[in-house]
Amino acid sequence: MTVDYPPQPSQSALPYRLDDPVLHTRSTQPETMTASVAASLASFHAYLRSSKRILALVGAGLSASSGLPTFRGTGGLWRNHDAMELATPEAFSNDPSLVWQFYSARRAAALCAMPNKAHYALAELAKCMPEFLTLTQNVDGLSTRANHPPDQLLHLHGSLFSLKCTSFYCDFQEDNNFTHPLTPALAIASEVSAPYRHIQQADLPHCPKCNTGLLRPGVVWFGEPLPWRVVQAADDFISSGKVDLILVIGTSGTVYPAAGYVDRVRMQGGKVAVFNIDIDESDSEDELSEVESTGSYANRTTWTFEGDAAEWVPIALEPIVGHVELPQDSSGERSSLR
Ligand code: BJW
Ligand code: ZN
Repeated sequence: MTVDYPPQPSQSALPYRLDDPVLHTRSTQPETMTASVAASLASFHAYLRSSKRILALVGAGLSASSGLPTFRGTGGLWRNHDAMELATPEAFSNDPSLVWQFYSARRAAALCAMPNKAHYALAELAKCMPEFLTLTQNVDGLSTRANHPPDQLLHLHGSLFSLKCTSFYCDFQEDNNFTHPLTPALAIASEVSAPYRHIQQADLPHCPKCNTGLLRPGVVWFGEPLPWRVVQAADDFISSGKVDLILVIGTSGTVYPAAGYVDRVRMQGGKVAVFNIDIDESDSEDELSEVESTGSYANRTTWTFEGDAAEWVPIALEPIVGHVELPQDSSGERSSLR
């Protein structure tokens, strides 16, 4: 069976409950902004308006308010397994049944989730600004579904909807496969309440080209190289001129080489704006010491916006993209701006 793409959201089909406490996000509403947050936002807006080349590094927190769990912290458990431990080649070779069920559940959740306002705001920024590039660590496809221009979006860690043959002798690779479940046996992985059952290897997805190889998700696991063309395109963007600003959105910044792009921009003299529900002490200390030493919000090099990225990113980008609303229909394919 192929799921209509994009499908209508359906709470019952989700392997995670949308009202799970770990998915709730704190937010700072504009009307409750303190004077210092308002001053910080104003100085960010002034710098944004003057910026010509902008990079965004995004992570799981961008999709958190769309209902998709993050990797680290309390959200990063799937059936009592640490998501980070399932995202390895070793885990797949030891127990392909377990790892396929984890990815099958994530495919189902991503298909049922809808892009949020931050996905749409970034897509609009790309349309307004040819020299804006987004590096996403996310594999959920939500930026693409928010109509982010594909040539301004690099998927560092692959996609849940790509498949690759694991046979050494076979080069089969398929993108944009939205079939769910991929095999009848994997249907059970989408039912949260169903007890975990081992699936025989013969009932897992197999390669249509060589007919023997086991398929695997086309994502980048720990210890594997990032797609060469993607890394090349990111490097070309950074080396072809100074990046004025990097937006670091909903990522713990702990996984390399992705996290290294922030330092590369800083080393070029570019500035950094961090959007996170939980701002790292070192980032807020950088910001505070700059404000204290200069006595103003001008000439700073770091901004931090603490709260839900889905709320903060549209506010931060408003001077360029205008007011972002979610599309009226729930197709997840059109943004309406006024
Ligand atoms: C919100 C929010 C809301 C919540 N609003 N915010 C240098 C030093 C040390 C180690 C290394 C190094 N270079 C490479 C390594 C090894 C390794 C690595 O980095 N290890 C670290 C753990 C130290 N890197 C690799 O292995 C990479 N490959 C590589 O380097 O290859 C080299 C090579 C060359 C040649 C031949 C062979 C090899 C590959 C890394 C692949 C990472 N893969 C994963 C899984 C992808 C598939 C899948 O999705 O299942 O990618 S792991 C996981 O982490 C996933 C994510 O993309 C990635 C980053 O996580 P992210 O997005 O930051 O999520 P979280 O959960 O960590 O953070 C969420 C954040 O959001 C938090 O901060 C929250 O506060 C916030 N948040 N709600 C705003 N509403
Ligand atoms: Zn094959």
